[in-house]
Amino acid sequence: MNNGGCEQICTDTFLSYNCSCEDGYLLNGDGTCSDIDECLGQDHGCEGICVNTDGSFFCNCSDGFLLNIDGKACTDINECMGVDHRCEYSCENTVGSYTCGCDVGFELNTDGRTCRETLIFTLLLSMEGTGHETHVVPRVDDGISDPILVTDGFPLGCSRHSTIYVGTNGYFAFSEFTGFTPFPFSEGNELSLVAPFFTDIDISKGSGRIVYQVHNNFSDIFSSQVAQYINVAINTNRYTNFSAEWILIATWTEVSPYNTNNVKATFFGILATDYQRSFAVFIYNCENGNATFSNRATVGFVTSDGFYANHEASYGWNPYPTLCRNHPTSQWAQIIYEISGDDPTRCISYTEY
Ligand SMILES: [Ca+2]
Ligand SMILES: [Ca+2]
Ligand SMILES: [Ca+2]
Repeated sequence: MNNGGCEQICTDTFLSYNCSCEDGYLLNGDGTCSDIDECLGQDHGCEGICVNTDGSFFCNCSDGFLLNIDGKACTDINECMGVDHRCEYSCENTVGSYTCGCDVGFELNTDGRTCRETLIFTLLLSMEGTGHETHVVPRVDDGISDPILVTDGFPLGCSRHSTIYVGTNGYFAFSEFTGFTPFPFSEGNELSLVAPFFTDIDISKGSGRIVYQVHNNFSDIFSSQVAQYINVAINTNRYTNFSAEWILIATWTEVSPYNTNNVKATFFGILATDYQRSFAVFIYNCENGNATFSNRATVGFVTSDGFYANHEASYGWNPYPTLCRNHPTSQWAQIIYEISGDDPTRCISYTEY
């Protein structure tokens, strides 16, 4: 090394010379200079992040903060003042970030930005808290609940049924049907079934839970919310208001197909009637890997007097992606059918959340 053996600065003295280094470097014993890592010390003055460089350093800030003009301090960015927060309803600034909010009766989707109706979902998930007796469907394969009696008769197709069963295999039955092989619904079936997800489910192996409640006090908040929920769908397609007077709600929670226990699906079925008209609401949890519940399932309803509907996802393999496809950012898919009366089309709504 020339320069008197100094890496950076060589200063002549009376009889000798000195090596020294530029600012930001430390002199080594052999005349070389090493960068000082200012960030290891206490004096860099960075409020946020200190970044060491060769011969110097600079300050930076974490996401959500802006570096002040002094190059050291960090100031929270108020994301809500800009247009990039993408909150569907409201935006609240926080230190280092922000949160989106929703209107009353709505809650955030998992994307943290868009909102979905809370309406009945919250209640569905906490049925035990609604003050109604919760019945558990016995943990046997291909089982059914105890008979659920409808004193004034539940309208289905052109008939009235006084007994309904909740089947473990994903349907409401109007007889002691325990079938496990789904089939396409069509005219000429002798059975009556309303099927949120008719497939061979097995809850006898310890996984899954199926419970149901009957609500027949139409002044309770749950019943009025279910009716309101149905009315939102009806009124986009039909003309009259619906007021539920009897509601059966069943939840198939984390159920697995027969011979499988690593795949789970969660879905709900609601039967609601004012004793004149009746509706079926199916709701699917589109999270938790449901898309891998690939067994065939029939989704829809069939009556012994010739009415039926097969959802598009019905009877194909892997129905969940079809059930869930229209709400990529939302947890819930929903289907509503009118299952009484003489309208040949029957499927009154295909609203999805
Ligand atoms: Ca440095
Ligand atoms: Ca902020
Ligand atoms: Ca089964």
